[in-house]
Amino acid sequence: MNDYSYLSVDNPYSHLAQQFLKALLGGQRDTATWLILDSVERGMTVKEIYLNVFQNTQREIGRLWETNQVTVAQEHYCTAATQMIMAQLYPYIFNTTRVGKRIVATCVSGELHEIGMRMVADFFELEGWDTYYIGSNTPASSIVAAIEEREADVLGISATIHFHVGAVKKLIEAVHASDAGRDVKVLVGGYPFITTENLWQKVGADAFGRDAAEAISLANEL
Ligand code: B12
Repeated sequence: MNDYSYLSVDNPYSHLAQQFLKALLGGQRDTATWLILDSVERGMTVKEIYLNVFQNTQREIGRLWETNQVTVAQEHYCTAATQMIMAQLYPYIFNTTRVGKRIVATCVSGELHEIGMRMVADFFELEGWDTYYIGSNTPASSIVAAIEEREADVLGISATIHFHVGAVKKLIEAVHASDAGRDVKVLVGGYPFITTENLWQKVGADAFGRDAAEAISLANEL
C-alpha cells in the first residue's frame, strides 16, 4: 500500500490510515471500526483521526476510483462505513463546554458530498459551538428557515463540484436578503474554493476554510 499517494506522505498517522483503508477495501468494517476506537482509547484525538485518517482515506478512495482501481460499490461501502464509524465517535464530540455560538452547516443544493461539511461541523461542536448540521443537497429556502430557527451566528456552506458554485452565490444572496440572515457570517469551503484562488470572495462569502482546522480559527475571528 506504500504507493498510495494520499497515504504515503510522511505523516505519523499514515500507517493507521493504510490499515483502515485496507480493512474497508477488504469489506471488513468491523476491523476498521476497531482500529479507530482503539486509537481513541490510546489517546489519539477525534480531530487527528478526522484529518489524518478519514479525510486522507476518502481522498485516496477518490483517486483509486478515478484510476479504475476500485469500483463505485467499493467507494460507496468505504464512505458509508466511514460515516458509521464517525457516528461512533460522537460520545467524544458532544461533551465539550458550550461557548454560546451557533453554526448552521449545509451543502449547497445539488451537492451530494457531505462528509467534508460534517467534519467541519463536528470540529465546531468540539470547540463548544452549538451545531445544526443539515447535510447534502439542501434547498436555499430551507437553509434560510434553519438560520432563523437556530438563530445562527455563522452559516457554513460546502460545495465540491465546480458546477455548484453558482448555487453557492445565489444561496448567499438569498441569506443576506432575508431578515434572519442579514448579519450572518458566511464561511465556505470545498474543492472549487481550494483550487480557485479568491473564488470565495466572488461568491460573496466572508471567509474560506481549506480544511476543518482552518475553519475553526477563521470563525473565531469573524
Ligand atoms: C465519496 C465521494 C462521492 C460520494 C459522496 C457521498 C457522501 N455521502 O458524501 C458520491 C458517490 C455521492 C459521489 C458522487 C459524485 N462524485 Co464524488 N467523490 C467522493 C470522494 C471519493 C470522497 C469525498 C470525501 O468524503 N472527501 C473527504 C472530505 C473530508 O474532504 P473534503 O470534502 O475536501 O472536505 C474538507 C475540505 O474541503 C473542507 N471543507 C469542505 N466543505 C467545507 C465547508 C466549509 C464551510 C469549510 C470552512 C470547509 C469545508 O474541510 C473538509 C474537512 O477538512 C471524492 C474524492 C476526494 N478527493 O474528495 C470524490 C470526488 C469529490 N467526486 C467526484 C465526482 C466527479 C463525482 C460525481 C460527479 C461522479 C459522477 N459522475 O456521478 C458525483 C457528483 C455528485 C453530486 N451531485 O454532488 C470528483 C470531483 C472532481 C471535481 N471537483 O470536479 C472527486 C474528487 C473524485 C475524483 N478523484 O475525481 N462522490
